[in-house]
Amino acid sequence: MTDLIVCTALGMEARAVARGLRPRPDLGSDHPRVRVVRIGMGPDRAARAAALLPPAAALAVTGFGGALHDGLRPGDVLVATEVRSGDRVWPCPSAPLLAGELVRAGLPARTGPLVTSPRIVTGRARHALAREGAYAVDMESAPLAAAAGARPFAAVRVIVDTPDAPLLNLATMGGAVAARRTLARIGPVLARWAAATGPRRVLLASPRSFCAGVERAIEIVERALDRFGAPVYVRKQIVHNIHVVRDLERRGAVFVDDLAEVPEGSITVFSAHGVAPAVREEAARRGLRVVDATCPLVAKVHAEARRFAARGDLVVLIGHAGHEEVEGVLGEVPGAGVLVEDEAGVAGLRPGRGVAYLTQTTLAADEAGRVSAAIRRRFPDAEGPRGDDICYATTNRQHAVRAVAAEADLVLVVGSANSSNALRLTEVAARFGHDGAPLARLVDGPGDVALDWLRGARTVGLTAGASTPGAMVDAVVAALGGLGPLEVEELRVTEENVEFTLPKEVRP
Ligand code: 0CM
Ligand code: SF4
Repeated sequence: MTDLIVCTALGMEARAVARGLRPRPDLGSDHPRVRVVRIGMGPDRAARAAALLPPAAALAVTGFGGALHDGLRPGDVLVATEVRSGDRVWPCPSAPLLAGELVRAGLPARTGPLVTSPRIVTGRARHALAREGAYAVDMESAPLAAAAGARPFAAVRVIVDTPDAPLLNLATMGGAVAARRTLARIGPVLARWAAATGPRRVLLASPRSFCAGVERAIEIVERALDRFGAPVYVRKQIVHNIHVVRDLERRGAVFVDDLAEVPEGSITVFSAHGVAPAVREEAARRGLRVVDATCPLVAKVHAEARRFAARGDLVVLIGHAGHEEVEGVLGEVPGAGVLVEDEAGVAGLRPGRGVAYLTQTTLAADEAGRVSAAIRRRFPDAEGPRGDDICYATTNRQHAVRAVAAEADLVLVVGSANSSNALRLTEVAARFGHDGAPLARLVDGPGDVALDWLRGARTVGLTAGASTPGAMVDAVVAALGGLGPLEVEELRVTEENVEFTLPKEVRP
């Protein structure tokens, strides 16, 4: 059976796509069998051709299309999130995966609804379609989406005209050469998409996503916005996740790197990662009205650092240079603290006094354990934290991802690249995979998932950092569901029921 049939309306579109579909040596015997079929123009011809298509595992339609959305310009590529015709809608859940891959291939791709019209639409009719929320219009996708049934389906259009400058004659189309070149580059991406299709199992690690400290920090900003009104200034990212930050920005939060950017007297939230006393002093000097979203478990490490320094010890902090939590904790003990990132760093310590050690809250437990053991070997009297500084959420998410990695071909960790705990989940997953390391990747959302990772990955482990919204995990699952039948299972290693109280400034 053919793996993928790519349908186009016009011969020139079919030739352009076929030109880009020369065999890829790197895919070897995995190279999908792709056929390009010209189906003719308009929904009736497309429907007749669809009924005659040979069997294929996946179906795609591509070619030129007309923009409806203001943000689409000629040369852009629209990947349909759904295809509409009349009152029928065919969802295309794998659109974010395909669009992300097109962007990585250098094409200006975006996602949005596509409407199939029975005729060429211009003037008021076209503006009316735009008002219904569709991003682009074509004349063939709907019958093919219907013919695809439960099989993976994709519709990808290269924009050739806009409502204000509609194209009346394809033969005289400006930018035709560029549009055909774009189609040639879409071909191999569709082949990669087809190679990634097939049934698979998703193993959801549990616990994953938001911890109590992150929930509290986000709630503090939301409540500050409600109580004091926008703008509410936040020093640094409230938590290390781009979706959380963008969402709060939309609601009136203003994120700054430096307190100097905050107008005097303004409401200012300190992020979950904590601040050095010097930052608090600066805020007080400038008359800022501070609401502190430092996680109580980070605040505990600050308190331990102060206690150890007060009795004259050198405070060794195990952590990663440049991280805000590390800057905050070391800022508590000026002249009495030192950062150690690994075992080699322990060998370089010259304390000349008693030694105590602490850790960043979001380290990999196995790695941090090796560094603290090295400290104790070198300084047998060294005192560590009362409990464990690595917080419950970090620990639980690492246990869960280890369990998932043991069964997975690929582990996707959803989180932002500056999130320490999400990065550690990726490393832990890679270390604890079955038969050596499974492929473990950090992604901010479905658009970051490279299709080549999914080829042959029948069991995909999925988790998310403590600062990642659960909705981003749902988005990845939904996108994977567009590649074929999906069995979703949750592997829960423990329950979490931690809750923290809010600071008095925003308490109900
Ligand atoms: O410390 P990390 O970089 O993991 O922060 P995050 O914002 O991603 O996660 C929550 C926290 C804290 C402190
Ligand atoms: Fe607090 Fe841990 Fe969450 Fe960081 S990851 S905010 S330390 S609970």
